[in-house]
Amino acid sequence: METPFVEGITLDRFLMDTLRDHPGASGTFVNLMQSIALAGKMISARVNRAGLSGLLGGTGETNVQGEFVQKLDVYANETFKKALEHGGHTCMVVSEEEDEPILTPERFHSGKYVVTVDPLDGSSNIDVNATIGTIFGVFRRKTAEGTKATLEDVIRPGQDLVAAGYVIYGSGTILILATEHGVHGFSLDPMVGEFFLSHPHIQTPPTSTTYSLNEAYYHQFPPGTRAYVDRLREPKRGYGTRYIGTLIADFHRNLLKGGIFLYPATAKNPQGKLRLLYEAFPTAYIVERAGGAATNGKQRILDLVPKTLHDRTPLVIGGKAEVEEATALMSAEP
Ligand code: P6P
Repeated sequence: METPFVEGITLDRFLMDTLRDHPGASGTFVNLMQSIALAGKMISARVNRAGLSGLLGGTGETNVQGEFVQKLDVYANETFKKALEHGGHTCMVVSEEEDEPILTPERFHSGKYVVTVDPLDGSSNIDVNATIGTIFGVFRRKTAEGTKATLEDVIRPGQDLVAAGYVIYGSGTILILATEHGVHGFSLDPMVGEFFLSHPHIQTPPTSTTYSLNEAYYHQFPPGTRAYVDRLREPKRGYGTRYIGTLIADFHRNLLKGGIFLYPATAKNPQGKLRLLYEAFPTAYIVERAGGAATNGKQRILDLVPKTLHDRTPLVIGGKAEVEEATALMSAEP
């Protein structure tokens, strides 16, 4: 897909142009996105210098997920929280790295947005210089502005998201933002410290010849999932596999080039491994606005409601036709 570089449109200018389309808007969302972009630039700078600044490796701690916490996980989490806590736009942050929601200081309880974040997805790839990323979702609060935000503001259907996106730290740093106005990508020019519009109006191909899956778990998959993978392996389908092991890197490639990503239920993770609130919801919101689809193998991801902040879910996400074919087989399984 040709992505014509759009000369000189910065993220700020893009957001201000969008704001002008909403005369009644307060500009708070623009401020929120500027704070997220700042956090993305700071994390990008640290990721790119991690090997030179002693930020590789683990902290020796484990997080609420029971996963080993990497030094860059802590940096990314702290950076994102600081960027959001004092902007006046956010009343609560839910992070993969935090057991409980983070409430912004009382003077910011007027903040109208709740932000969910996986501060650094793909931590296991940090030390080997593979692509990693920050994933975020944005809800408009349900509780009254000026009051303390509660779980009611975030234990809700993914359909309630008003925006979602990610910052991917690979050969370059790209911020993807999805709103009601579509999905757009902005590439960071580190020379000037600005994100420039580089991927306008992203639409994901409905079919492809790529699937992303950890095939080592094939024998742990339920029968319907195995039946779908068997179909993909048929020579006449012409599929190849691409699997980086960082959700947002596999998702980004498939979003642009086409492809289906599956992290199904396994014997080891019967509810799936990926987190519903801050991994599946944002990627499902993005892919649907790019013309794709996302299910848990049975139901549309955005129709689901988490029971707890850190619920896990199976995830099937990508081109519409491919997700429909996979879901038809997977939903037939018990
Ligand atoms: P596996 C990274 O640790 C992660 O949470 C996702 O980003 C990625 O898609 C998945 O786990 C990889 O899991 O079991 O294939 O190593």
